[in-house]
Amino acid sequence: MDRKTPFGDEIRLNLKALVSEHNQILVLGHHNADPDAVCSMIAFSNLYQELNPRGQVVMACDDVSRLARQVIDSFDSSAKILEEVTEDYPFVVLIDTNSRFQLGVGMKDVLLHPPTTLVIDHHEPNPEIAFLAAHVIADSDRSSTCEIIYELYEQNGLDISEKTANLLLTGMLFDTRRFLYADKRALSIALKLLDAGADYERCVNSLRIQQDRSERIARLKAARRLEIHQIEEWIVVTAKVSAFEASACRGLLDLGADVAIVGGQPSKDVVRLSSRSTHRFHVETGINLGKDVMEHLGETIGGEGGGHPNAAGANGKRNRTKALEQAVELLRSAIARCKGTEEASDTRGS
Ligand SMILES: [Mn+2]
Repeated sequence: MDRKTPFGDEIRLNLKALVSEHNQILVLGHHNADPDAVCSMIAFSNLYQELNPRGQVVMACDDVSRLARQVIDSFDSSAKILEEVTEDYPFVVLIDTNSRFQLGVGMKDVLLHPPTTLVIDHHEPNPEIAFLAAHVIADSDRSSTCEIIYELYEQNGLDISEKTANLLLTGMLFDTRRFLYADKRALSIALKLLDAGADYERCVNSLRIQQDRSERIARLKAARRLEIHQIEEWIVVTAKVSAFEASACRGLLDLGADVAIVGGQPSKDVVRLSSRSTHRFHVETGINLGKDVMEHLGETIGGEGGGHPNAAGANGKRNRTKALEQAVELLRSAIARCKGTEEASDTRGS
């Protein structure tokens, strides 16, 4: 057999026997459920209903992401996903997650009995899975849970409806980043979903989020007002907008900047700084925008700053222009420092 299935071959083939014992099941996704999670949840619920027509299924998760909500509205607006579970269910299925923690705080009171819990997932194996579920269908070589659900349909000899095909293909598109991370198996499943009636263009479009008009205008204004600072090989840009400073930063990176720092001032006494850098900038310079830049600017603007290496910000009350200038100077000296260490180690090496 060329298919690698670390867990669950038996369960895949005996799924009907397993789920038919229970006339009521709860299908859970992880918190802030993404399109792969919700599409898998809905498709699995339909599969259960085919295997056990008398059965009742309830879907729930802590919350559904904005994008996943848009996908549901595109393909199955009648699907109900609860954000709270108040009763116990004789059988529980965890989808696109293998950890209790990932279910989120809203689901913390859901009772899980391993003998009546099934996990269907493609994340890295959880070593404590046995304490969670006695039934596991998992394969971390898969780029999405939707692929695993597709195979469950196939292995149980069930036809896929057009709606389910659209959902599964959309979940795959999302988790593979539009097939950037996909193997032969994933692509062949995608073809079979198209044969089953999935509409590729509709699936792709269901994942597009159109920014609000005001956000797009802020991004365009940031581009019109930007200052370019060429520091060694790096392109650092700064700009001012009234709002949407984080989105403006992302837009400026898309245009070609290595680092973008944008100062927002939504009202007279509020200053918000946002910054983003490319992955390459962080890897090659070691500069952390949170620690090396924003933490220092907090004081200048009368507030506080911090964040991640590639994405950081600061909130305060004043000195927006001064803070942007200071940000560039901080970057200039940090880049010089890293160049210095590079040269020192080059000399040592030779
Ligand atoms: Mn997933």
